[in-house]
Amino acid sequence: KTVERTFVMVKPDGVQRGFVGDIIKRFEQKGLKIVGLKMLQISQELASKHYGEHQGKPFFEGLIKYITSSPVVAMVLEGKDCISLARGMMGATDPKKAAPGTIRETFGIDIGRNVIHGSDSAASAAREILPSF
Ligand code: YYY
Ligand code: MG
Repeated sequence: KTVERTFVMVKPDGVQRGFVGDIIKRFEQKGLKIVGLKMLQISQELASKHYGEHQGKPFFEGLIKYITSSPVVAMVLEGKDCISLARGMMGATDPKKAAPGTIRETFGIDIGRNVIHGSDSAASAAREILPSF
């Protein structure tokens, strides 16, 4: 096991629906260290960069519109194997298919409103962690 950092973001629906505290609490309870935390409005430019791998896919435009629609709460978490650990805690991309008890299953509505983002690999984490962290 190696100590890693991962980029996690409570998306606009999660912020608006009041789940920031519950979500942060889960990571704290799991023993992950919060090394950075802030609320910000994602710009079109940052959104396109963050989701660059999905450019051209049918859901891309809606995804950008959604992620830039109101503030998100972004954080950097640190801990042993925290990239896969945090992804596991989030559950599958589609809340309807996410395992019981996961964040997306508990709070998510559908694939286009799935409450949270988390880096999927060390390379993604390195790319996604905002310079301001
Ligand atoms: O990493 P993760 O967020 O679990 O899923 P990705 O496949 O990277 O897709 C990013 C984001 O795009 C997803 O969280 C919701 C949205 N999305 C969608 O709206 N419709 C799809 N068919 C696939 C993904
Ligand atoms: Mg992804």
